[in-house]
Amino acid sequence: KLDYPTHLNCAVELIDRHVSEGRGEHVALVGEGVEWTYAELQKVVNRIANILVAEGMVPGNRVLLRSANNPMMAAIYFAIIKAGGIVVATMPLLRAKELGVMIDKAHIGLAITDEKLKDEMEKAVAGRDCKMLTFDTAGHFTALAVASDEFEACDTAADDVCLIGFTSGTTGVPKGTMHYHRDMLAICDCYAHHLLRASPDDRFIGSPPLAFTFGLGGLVLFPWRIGGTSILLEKASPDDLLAAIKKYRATVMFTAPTAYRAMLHKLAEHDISTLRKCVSAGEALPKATFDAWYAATGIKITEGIGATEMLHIFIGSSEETVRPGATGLPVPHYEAKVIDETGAECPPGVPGRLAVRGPTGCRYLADPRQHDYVLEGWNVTGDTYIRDEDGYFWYQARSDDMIISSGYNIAGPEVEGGLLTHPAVAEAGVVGAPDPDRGQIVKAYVVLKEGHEGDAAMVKALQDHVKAELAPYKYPRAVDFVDALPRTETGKLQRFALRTRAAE
Ligand code: 3SK
Repeated sequence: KLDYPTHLNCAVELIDRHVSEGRGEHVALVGEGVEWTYAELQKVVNRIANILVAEGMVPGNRVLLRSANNPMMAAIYFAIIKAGGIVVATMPLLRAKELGVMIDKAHIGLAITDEKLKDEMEKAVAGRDCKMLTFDTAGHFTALAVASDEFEACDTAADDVCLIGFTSGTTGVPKGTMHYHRDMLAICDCYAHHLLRASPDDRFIGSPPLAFTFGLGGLVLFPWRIGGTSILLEKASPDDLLAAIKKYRATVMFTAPTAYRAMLHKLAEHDISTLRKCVSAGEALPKATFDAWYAATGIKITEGIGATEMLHIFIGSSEETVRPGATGLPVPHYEAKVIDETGAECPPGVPGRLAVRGPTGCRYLADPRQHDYVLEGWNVTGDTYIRDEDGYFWYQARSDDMIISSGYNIAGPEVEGGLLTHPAVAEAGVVGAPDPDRGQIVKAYVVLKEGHEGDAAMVKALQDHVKAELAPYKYPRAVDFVDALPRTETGKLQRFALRTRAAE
């Protein structure tokens, strides 16, 4: 049973507790030129919290935070929370217009940005009642050195909101999802405790931005809950990540399937022997990628599906329970089911929409869509899944990514998985293209590995390959070769962009 006191401040649980319980000298946070123990981190957080209060921040204020992953960003994040504020973290690449939507929607009065990213923020706050502060990664906050390193944490309730995560909003108006202090601990005590099972000696590394809750949990909350070490990289391309694993002796990695595939081609140039656990999320992990990574490293990537709404992973696996190609089983304390259009549960083997409920999730910020996505406490996702007889959940497609061709239901990601097992294919995106006879046909956009030619012979080879791998009606009748696929900042394939292209 998850049992939290009625009053708690998660910054105290994640940072101060280690100091008060004698683990203050253990390294908490590492980044370019920075290595802070828990005791040092606590002092930096306290200094920043004092500055925020001096700047007029009061408990309950919502504070926009804009930065790439780095130790200062993490310290500011938890200073806001320690002082009773609510963090609204934004992806570094967002433009002024998108920032403005968040400022208005979340009633932001204070925005803090890394100096390097201040231009767009200046444009966003212009004309709005929103104060802007800047920090620089190396020199820290102005006034940091003179602020007191003592700060008494705000006495927040366990179910006070401390984070508003905006969904990436690639297809529509972003939704703000609200998370409590206890939620920040609950994801550690559910997924990380039961399935990840890391230890205080583990050093966590990865690519997802902290503004994406996959990154927040995997790179900061999970290590800090157990007194482990968080490694934050400003730049986390596959090359950066591989080099940083060696440099910082990382042991646990969180990243997306695309990055695993890209790293596979470069493993020979790097020593990643410290690595012992790899987690993949953000989109489904094809079996081909799991197999290739296992063959190359001996590590079984454990997959999970999460959602900004639920804060983190709610279906996943451990190395013992992993079934390549399946997302896994509901994380302890969560329930998941597959439902049809009437809301009734589908029998095993029948595809339907995935619904989930558990200790986190389901609270949108002032959004009428609450009634569309949350039904009787169940968060109804936009993902189509099949649950098998053993209770494992198998991803099919985003509900709007199902292709219906001549009456057949075809999941785009399954065809992508089939294409990816061809030795010439680096990346694949599969969508439905309108067709007068079949309604839709399966259309593949393919990025080839270096040295391969995108000609008619290759189209035929890929079609034959998919026919041999999957039921033949699923083969891509149209294949386009492209240099790159459209992806969101979090690495998710933007199938809607491919669908638009396919319809032109
Ligand atoms: O699966 C995801 O996309 C996700 C989203 C938010 C938080 C965590 C995860 C894994």
